Amino acid sequence: MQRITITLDDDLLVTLDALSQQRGYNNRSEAIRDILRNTLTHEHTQHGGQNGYAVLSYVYEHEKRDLASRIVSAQHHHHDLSVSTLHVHINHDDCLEVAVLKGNMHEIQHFADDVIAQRGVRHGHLQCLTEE
Ligand code: NI
Repeated sequence: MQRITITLDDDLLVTLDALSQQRGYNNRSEAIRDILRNTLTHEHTQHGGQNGYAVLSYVYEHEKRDLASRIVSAQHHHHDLSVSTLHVHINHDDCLEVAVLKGNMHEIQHFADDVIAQRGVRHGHLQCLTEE
C-alpha cells in the first residue's frame, strides 16, 4: 500500500465526509478506496449484459440496526444469482461474507450495489469474471 496526497475543494470534502459517515467508513482513505473500487467495477461491467461469475465480498456489523436482516433480504431478492455464500465471524462485532454469484452482469451489479450501499457495510468489493 502506498500513501498519496490528493487535493479536494471544500464542497467535495464535505460530500466525502457525509458519505463516509453514511456508509460507516472509519476514515477518508477507506471511503476513497471503496469509491474507487466501485467505479472500477462499474467500468468493468459497462460492456453489455454478459453472463458470467462474480465474487462479492464485504464486512458488516451483525448487530447494527437491521443490517443483517437487510442483507439477507437482498440475498433472497436476488436468489437466482446465488451459487454459494460463505459467512465468517471475524471478531465480536464483524462478519465477513463472500458470495459467489452467477448470471447477468447487470443484475449482479445491482445486487452488489444493494449490499455495498447499506449503511454499516464496509470493504465491499465485487470481482467480475466475464468471458471476454
Ligand atoms: Ni457472523
